[in-house]
Amino acid sequence: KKGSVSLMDYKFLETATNHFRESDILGVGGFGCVYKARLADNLDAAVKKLEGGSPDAIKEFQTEVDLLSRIQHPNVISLLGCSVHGETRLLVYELMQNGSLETQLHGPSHGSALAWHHRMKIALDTARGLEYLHEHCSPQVIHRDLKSSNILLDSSFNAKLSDFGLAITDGTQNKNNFKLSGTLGYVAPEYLLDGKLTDKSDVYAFGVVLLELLLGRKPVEKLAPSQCQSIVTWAMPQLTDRTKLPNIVDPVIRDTMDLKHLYQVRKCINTSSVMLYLPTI
Ligand code: ACK
Repeated sequence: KKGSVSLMDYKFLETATNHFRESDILGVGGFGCVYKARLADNLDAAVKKLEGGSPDAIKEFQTEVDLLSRIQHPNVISLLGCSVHGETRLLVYELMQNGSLETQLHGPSHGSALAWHHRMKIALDTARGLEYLHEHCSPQVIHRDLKSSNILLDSSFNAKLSDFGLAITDGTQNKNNFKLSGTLGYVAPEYLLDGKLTDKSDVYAFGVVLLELLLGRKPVEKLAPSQCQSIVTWAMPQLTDRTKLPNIVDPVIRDTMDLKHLYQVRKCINTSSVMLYLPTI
């Protein structure tokens, strides 16, 4: 129940596990599997399950709980409960019958089926959710990973923001422990290249979502390996001056860069180069 979310709610785990079957799978996210559940009071819910998990995944779980247990808005997903039992972590959300915007637009049932009035409303709902995070939450919340797969749709296609694991609530990110987070194609250029994170980073991602709604397809396609290779080859000479490496590479890594870290640098270059593909739409 809202307001009584506890990280160590063992009792809830017993109740929750009794009410979903592993066969009732809704989908698989980066975090773990999501199952359909029926709670004791005939309330349908979605249960996200994290088994074990890296320190980063556990931190994301904690951020999600901390944040969602204290914010509430019609365009933000409701967290009904959570639990930690040994290595098993559960997050229980309201059920969003129409899944994610990504699946609606790009899934097997084809995006063209999503009516224009629904697309308009989804854009508006997303903007309202963002406005709430940016203007009405104190401290301000920056989502940091807004994308179509994190916009969920209920039975009437009302949209709600989800997945707050990467959200930031202290305004700015500490440059000393800067770690680029987000999703390729949605990351704002100034954040990608300079580590400058503001609420406008979410607004940039929102712009990409608007393009998706308009085009009915992903505005940034994955590059073929040969394209990536030529971009890396093109960009490598710029890397001979290590001080010119973008801030997205941790300063310690920048000064002691070896082959092990080259992969990280390449990943960054590929990412920033992919951004250049956006205006070609
Ligand atoms: O696109 P989908 O059908 O919607 O597949 C993904 C999958 O789980 C992994 O994230 C679905 N999902 C996530 N949260 C919920 C929810 N609260 N209600 C319904 N489906 C959800 C998402």
